[in-house]
Amino acid sequence: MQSAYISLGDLKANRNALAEPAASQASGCSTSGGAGKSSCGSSGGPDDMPTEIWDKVKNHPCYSEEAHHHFARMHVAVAPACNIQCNYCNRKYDCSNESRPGVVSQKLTPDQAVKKVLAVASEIPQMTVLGIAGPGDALANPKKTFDTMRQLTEKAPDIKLCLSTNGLALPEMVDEICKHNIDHVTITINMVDPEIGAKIYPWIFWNHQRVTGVEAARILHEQQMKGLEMLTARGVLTKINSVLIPGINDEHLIEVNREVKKRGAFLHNIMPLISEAEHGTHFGLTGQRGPTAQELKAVQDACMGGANLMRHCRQCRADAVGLLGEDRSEEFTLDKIEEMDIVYDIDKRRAYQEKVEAERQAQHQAKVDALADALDASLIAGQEDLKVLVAVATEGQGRVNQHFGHATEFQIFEVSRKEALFVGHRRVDLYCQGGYGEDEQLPSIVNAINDCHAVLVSKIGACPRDELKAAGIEPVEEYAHEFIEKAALQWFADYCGRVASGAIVHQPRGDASIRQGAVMAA
Ligand code: CLF
Ligand code: SF4
Repeated sequence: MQSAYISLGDLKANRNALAEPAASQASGCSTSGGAGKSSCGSSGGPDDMPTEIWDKVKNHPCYSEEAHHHFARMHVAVAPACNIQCNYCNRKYDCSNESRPGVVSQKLTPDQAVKKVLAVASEIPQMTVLGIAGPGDALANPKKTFDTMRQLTEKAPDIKLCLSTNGLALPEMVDEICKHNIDHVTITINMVDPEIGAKIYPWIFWNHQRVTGVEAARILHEQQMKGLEMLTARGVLTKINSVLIPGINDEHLIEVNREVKKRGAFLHNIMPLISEAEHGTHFGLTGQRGPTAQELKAVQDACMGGANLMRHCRQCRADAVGLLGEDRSEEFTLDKIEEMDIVYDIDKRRAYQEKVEAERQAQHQAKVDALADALDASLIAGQEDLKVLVAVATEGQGRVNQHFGHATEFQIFEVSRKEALFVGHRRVDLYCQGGYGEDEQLPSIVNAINDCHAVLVSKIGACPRDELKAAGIEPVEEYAHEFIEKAALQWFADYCGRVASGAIVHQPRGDASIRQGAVMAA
């Protein structure tokens, strides 16, 4: 079978074939010089891809890093059954590869799910995507999944439809997926070598019987590859989720990245294993650890130049509602929906989305302007190759607009003279509770962003400020309410200036830990 790779880089290269050679092929996920245009994975913009692809991703918070600052998704938990067993999953919990562990509060029928979607859409005009991501496997519950999708196509035609699957039943469902206008499909692919697969999947349910060991992994692998190729051939945008399991598939994920790229995957999302003994999973009970922040980043970085990477995944619940990283599902329980006045106002939704587009353009221009300063400053400081991480407290809109004490996660940007690149996020326990700072939370917050040189916030109290400084992390309030990339680049220029003047000496930072489990509500 001929490979049909359609990465953002290739799409751009094809469109611009007469204008310029595909420079981004060699450098992979890089910024094209001082212009500040990234042709990289989910951080691509309208200049990096054909209009029809941009239209599909521009308001999908998972497929576009930029979009995730502005647009929300919701999941409806209509798919409880699963046809395989993963060693990182316990059926009592959400699907661990797509959801943060924690029981789904309410499983829904398709009719309930549709009602919930319309209720959320009427309250949250920025909710643009409906996904079915468990708590089992969307395609192991085809009737419920497609019944929900069919109703939504009729009743909420402006909402993008998305689903997530382990891929076992995918090839047989591709026609149905296309029939329901499901434009975005995620396949969880953790291996392309069945020997490795046997360490992740104890069994699959196939042709009415349980198959185990390497044979199970071989069947799963073949179905996943076939399904991916079929979706690519039909023009469905595919994202591959891989769970990074240290010592089992960490280095192997580079090969997975290569193989899915060959078969046309649009994005590759490498996520840390969530493995806590109290979740009751095989890996949790046998002490299999998840990766550290730098281990995760190292594998992601090693995949650059391959299939484009998504790095802003929040491993959300199967009933999540809201921006990635926030959960408003409690506002939309079935009893609360019953009392709501549901008005599906498509014009209001369009108006909001137009406003966001204007904001996105302003954000992009601010980044381009700030890049020039960062470039000059790094050259003057003799720090052309310097790259540092900064943590950012934000509650959306792409701005530094959150108080340190209110953050339940920090977004992490890698800043250099070339770019401010989103590379991940770190969950933390809320510092400010009931109006007071909880000082015992500080060490864990410092651990979570310990590899960062600075943390950009809208405000910070004296106590955490001093502790961060003592840990070598610079608290920065100067860029409150600025666009994030502009703020990060301006801070970087200032940092280089201080290095150049001898006011400070640049020191490398250490590793950081990935916080497991649920965040506390703000
Ligand atoms: Fe949901 Fe997944 Fe669609 Fe997004 S989530 S089905 S693609 S709408 Fe997104 Fe959540 Fe990560 Fe999934 S952040 S777990 S990648
Ligand atoms: Fe659990 Fe999802 Fe794996 Fe099924 S595919 S066992 S629901 S993690």
